[in-house]
Amino acid sequence: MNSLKKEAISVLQGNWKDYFSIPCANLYPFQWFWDSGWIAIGLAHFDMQKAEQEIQTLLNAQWNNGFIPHIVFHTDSDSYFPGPDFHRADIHPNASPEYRSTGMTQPPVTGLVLQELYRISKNKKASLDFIHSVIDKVFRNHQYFYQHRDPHQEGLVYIYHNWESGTDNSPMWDDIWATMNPPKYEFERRDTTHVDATQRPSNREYDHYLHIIEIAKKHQYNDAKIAAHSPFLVQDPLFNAMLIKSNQSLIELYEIIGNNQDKIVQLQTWQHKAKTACNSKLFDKELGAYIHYDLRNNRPLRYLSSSSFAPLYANIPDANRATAMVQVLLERFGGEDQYLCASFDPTHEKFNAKKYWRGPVWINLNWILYKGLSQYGFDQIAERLRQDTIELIRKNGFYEYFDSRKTAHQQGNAGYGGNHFSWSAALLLDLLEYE
Ligand code: 2M8
Repeated sequence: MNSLKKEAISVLQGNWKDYFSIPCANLYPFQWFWDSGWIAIGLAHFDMQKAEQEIQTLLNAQWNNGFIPHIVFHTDSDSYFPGPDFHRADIHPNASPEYRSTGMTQPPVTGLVLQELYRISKNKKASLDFIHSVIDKVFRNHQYFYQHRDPHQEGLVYIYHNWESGTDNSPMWDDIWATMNPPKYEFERRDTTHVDATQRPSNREYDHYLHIIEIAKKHQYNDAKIAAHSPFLVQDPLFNAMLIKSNQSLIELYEIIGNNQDKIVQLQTWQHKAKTACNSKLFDKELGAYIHYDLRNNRPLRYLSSSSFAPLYANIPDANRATAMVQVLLERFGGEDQYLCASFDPTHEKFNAKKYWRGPVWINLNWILYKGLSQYGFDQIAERLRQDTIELIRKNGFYEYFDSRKTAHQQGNAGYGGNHFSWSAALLLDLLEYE
């Protein structure tokens, strides 16, 4: 077996905790929503039972209004801040009585992950039985989004916290921080005891993160009140693309299962409206890709990031638009000195090659872009993305994120954040299959 593959498997085995996986020891000691999805795809390549258990555990923590939280605190750990005592999601009337969690969510990848498990499976019948047993929970999660996160019934759902985006301190959030003036909170950061502080958000940025949670808590995490009062309310192209891709996956899986015509029709209705809205509201003609929209302050956030190209994976642009997007991707992100794909526009003054979501390459976004580009037949650039991903990991190890500048890799290690990071290992396992 390829030695990189062996190492990837051992990273995932090391992060497996009996019935779920942690993203990375110490830095992230609990179960995260979208991490679990990516991890399940990796697990499926060598242990389908664990892959299914990962998803089952996540869905067990679903609230009875369909909401799935972004962190499930299965164990006590003092190596992470903020923990359950800060989040206090239990003040929401629908919170799970059994699992402690946050009161925010993350990009809804579960639908697309179920379809990936089915694709990878060597025992389609057994996989279909599993999918059949959980698919309605995922449907209810989508129902939650369209009922509670789309106040103007546009077909686009909002996020109310940067931690919901998954791309936590992307420079575009700076425009929102400029509209806020949160108090200075007294708290003890734990992340910077595990990782160099220059690779993580600042304390002042954390004040903003905590302040939004305080506001949501003041309203018992009530969606309508959050929509009315949260200073952070954003329609995110990555988040919506994951929901749209997952809608499509649910449609195709329900078709295989049969007898679910009503749900298929509902999903198709959401799908049509969502794709149309994405194309009309979130596409920036001048920049040539999809951007975020600040719903609180009614303005587009006109920045290019790797999220700008995620709609390719959900088949949102038509072929002409997709071709033009690839040109933009190559011009802005694809210079000879760059590994694909920086998380933020490398030609922009706010680009930071080392800091968390402000520039470095992330393996999950590369996987999303690889799949999207392949679907449209852009095989050459898709293959470059795949090779870049493999090379970054081969050179540095299974880091959380990587410097996109090729020169940085000539001077030693240029992998940053946590090491032995689960989704880097999981998605590499999948990418290796396309050789
Ligand atoms: C990072 O986010 C957490 C908060 O959710 C943190 O910084 O403490 C992000 O990269 C997020 O996308 C990811 O799910 C999480 C765990 O890997 O870490």
